[in-house]
Amino acid sequence: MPFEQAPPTLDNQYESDRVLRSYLARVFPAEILAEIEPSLSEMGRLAGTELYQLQLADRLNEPKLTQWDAWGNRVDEVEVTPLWRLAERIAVEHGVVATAYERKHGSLSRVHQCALAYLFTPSTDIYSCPLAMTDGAARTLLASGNQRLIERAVPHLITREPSEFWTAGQWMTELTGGSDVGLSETIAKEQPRPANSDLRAFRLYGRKWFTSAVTSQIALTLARPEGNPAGGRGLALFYIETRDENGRLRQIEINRLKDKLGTRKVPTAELTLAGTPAQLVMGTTDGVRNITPLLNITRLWNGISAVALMRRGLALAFDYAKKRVAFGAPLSEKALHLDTLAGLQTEAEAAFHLAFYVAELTGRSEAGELDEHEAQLLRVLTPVMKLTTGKQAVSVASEVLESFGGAGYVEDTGLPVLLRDSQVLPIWEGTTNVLALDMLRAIGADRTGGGARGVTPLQSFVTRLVESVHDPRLTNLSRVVLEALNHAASWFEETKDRSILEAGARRFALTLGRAAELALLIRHAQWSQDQERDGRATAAARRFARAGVDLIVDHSLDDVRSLTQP
Ligand code: MFK
Repeated sequence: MPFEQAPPTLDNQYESDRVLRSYLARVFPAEILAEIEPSLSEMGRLAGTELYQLQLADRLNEPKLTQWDAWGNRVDEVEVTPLWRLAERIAVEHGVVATAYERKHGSLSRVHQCALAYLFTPSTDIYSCPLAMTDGAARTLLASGNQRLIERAVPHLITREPSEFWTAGQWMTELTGGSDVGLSETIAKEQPRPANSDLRAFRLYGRKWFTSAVTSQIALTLARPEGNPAGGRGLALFYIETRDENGRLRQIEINRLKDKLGTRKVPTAELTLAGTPAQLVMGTTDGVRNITPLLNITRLWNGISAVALMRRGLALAFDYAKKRVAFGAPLSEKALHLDTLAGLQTEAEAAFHLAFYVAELTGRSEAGELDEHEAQLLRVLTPVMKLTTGKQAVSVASEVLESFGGAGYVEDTGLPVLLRDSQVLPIWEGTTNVLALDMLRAIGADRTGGGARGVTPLQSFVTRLVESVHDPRLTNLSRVVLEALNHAASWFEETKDRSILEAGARRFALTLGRAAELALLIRHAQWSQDQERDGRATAAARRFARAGVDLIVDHSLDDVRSLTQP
């Protein structure tokens, strides 16, 4: 018999996910879990079977832009891939956005929705991108109090009826202002108010440099009303309906689709707004502040996607390890291979608990259940979670590819895309450094906030979390968390020089992120021991604690400067 290598395969991605199922069993009352489990199991089945097979078959398809028709008319049509078309229908029918807004189970509906998104994401070629923006737009419009726009758009964004569904774009990035959105140059020109309308009408002129999922029916975008000052405060938040009643783009030209490293199925475009009709969402200023509900929702999706992609890579790697024989035995019997995978599982498991904890807090915030301290905790943990899990996803994906040897580097295995798609996670929705600075803003690094600022809310939260732990192996690990946070708190309090604070902000933020991950893992490990007689979360917590939590170290600014000179 000639040698045949069996490829990795997937089973029902819900049924076989120990971490997800154990977490849901802790967080949901048993009767609610029994009610939602069929939806999760069905999504897990789709993700492990049909959608995954389609994804492999659809590997080479990419979105296509047709700018001109045969008769010389500008059409700017974008055709998305077959899997994307199917993914939209599945997402809508399964309520991958809607579940969070139907609130059938109160604040826990946000967790249910994130669990659906987590299962859906790895088999649908980043269709989670338009879904994240759609979710964020619904949240932003609801927060705006603009009843006219809420009634007009939100029912479409959160429907379960595919023919009614709209996706939303988030058009922020410009050539001048990628991260520094306040530099945006798009101008909003007010138009004469139409007869018998009390609505102020604007037209937008400018160039949007990265607009994800350009096929959306609506977009939220930023533009500067004429006469407004520079900076983020001078921008206003606008609502656009991208097409007219004949399906033609409304004074929007698609200049080109971006040629990206990954997320290649996402039709990210460069646009010119050439007088696009737009409506104010809430006031003529403070656009950056007003769009932040959208940013915080897409950052949550980013974290959920990060843990979802880690889980996918590991599911494939575990399966392959049983099938691949080398040096006389399957890889799953090789100590070094297993040790490597165990390290990756540990990172993924820790990241999972932080991403889903932010989902819990987000759900409680939306249900109006957070007190001031918890609201502050959510504000700090959202960027911390996004930046920590984004970094973990890239490093886990890279190792997952390596665990396949050369096969991990070959495109038609469907593996390299895991690394390419993961690489976007620390970049879009705020890079690691921008989010580290956002975290500094959130904890009051300008020292003007007063109240429960600094690391205190996180310290109190973690202290409460680990109080319930009684296994001595876990109480020892709790000390690692508390020591890391104490160090972070004293570093923050003592570092008065803004340049030193900024230079260390990434290490500081990652320390908070890893400490929060370990604390959440410890809390879950104790529960899992007590309720499930399962020691695997404990093993993950022990390994994670040894992998490094406290990353804070000061480097001399002179060294930093000299090392970055050519
Ligand atoms: C599958 C995964 C899902 C992802 C799919 C999405 C695909 C979409 C792709 C994209 O569109 S990526 C583009 C995303 N762009 C960014 O994320 C921008 C990154 N830059 C930042 O986040 C900067 O921190 C920021 C633009 C917000 C800084 O701008 P400014 O003008 O310097 O803001 P400023 O003055 O610091 O803050 C303005 C107000 O907003 C302040 O409040 P006040 O007016 O009350 O003082 C801030 O406190 C508040 N603020 C800022 N960030 C906030 C926030 N509030 C709550 N949450 C936040 N995150």
